[in-house]
Amino acid sequence: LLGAALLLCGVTAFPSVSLADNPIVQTIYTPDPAPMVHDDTVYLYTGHDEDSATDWFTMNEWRVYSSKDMVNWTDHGSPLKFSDFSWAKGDAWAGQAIHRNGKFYYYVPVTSRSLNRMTIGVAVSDSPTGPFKDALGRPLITADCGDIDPTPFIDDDGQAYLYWGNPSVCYVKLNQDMISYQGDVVRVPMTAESFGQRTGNDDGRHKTKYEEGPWLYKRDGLYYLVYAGGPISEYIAYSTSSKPTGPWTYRGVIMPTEGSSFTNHAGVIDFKGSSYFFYHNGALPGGGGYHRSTAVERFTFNADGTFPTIKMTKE
Ligand code: FUB
Repeated sequence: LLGAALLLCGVTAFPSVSLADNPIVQTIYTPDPAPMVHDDTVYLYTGHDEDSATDWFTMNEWRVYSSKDMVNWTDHGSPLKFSDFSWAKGDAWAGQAIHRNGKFYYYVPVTSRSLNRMTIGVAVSDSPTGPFKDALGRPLITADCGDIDPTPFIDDDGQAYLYWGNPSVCYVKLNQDMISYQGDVVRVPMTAESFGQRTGNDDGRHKTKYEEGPWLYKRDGLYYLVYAGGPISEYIAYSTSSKPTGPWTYRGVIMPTEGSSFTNHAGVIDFKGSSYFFYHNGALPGGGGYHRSTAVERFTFNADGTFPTIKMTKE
């Protein structure tokens, strides 16, 4: 489908130039893709699965890659580690970065040492490839909403939002400074109309198909909330709204469950006239639930603005 890329090694001055297949990165395991378009370049932020095969999400740092053509990718190394947050004790889970006013803001979940649960921090850099530094010296979000998987979004009117959460979806309106927010944390009503009726074995915590990993995206005036659905093994589903704050209407599955990773995590961008769907799977040799890799598919929206079904490919 797409001449996605093989990334050979950590190179900044001499970009890797191999045409290749999914997964994009074939040197380490890179879950939780979060692409960002800036200055005719795609910056791809990922996690780093460092487990031995039987561990549980040993993740200590984030990684960043870039491409100007979605074929050749450059490895910029690690722009941020959980240990860069003095108050965090681990768990560099799924983050996402965004640009505003000449700076880059990277929202990431990490476990707070004092609260002993996941919280969301924000780090800032003058460069999309980092290094990023803790902007606050404390978490930005401690809402106990299942504070993982933040997705920042700036609307055309300049208002910024941060969505996140598992098992619920929560959001705040970010201030212009991007490191504080106004008002209360809003807990989105988890209704079947908004997120689909959950079927099959359930853990009792999730009321709808929504599991985790929200990605807020706008196209032709329509807001899309793309997310991992359950019960696990995860698939990618989405809901839409005429407003960035909902109410949301469930629209169906984009990417069905497939392969050896029990999680999936999506990111959607438009770049140089095409739309791209990033996700992760266990397709790299040795891959699986704790050895996940980022892959990407180029796709075209249906004429009515709905997503097509997108299958995982190896190219
Ligand atoms: O990578 C750790 C967790 O697994 C992420 O936060 C979730 O989205 C799932 O991908």
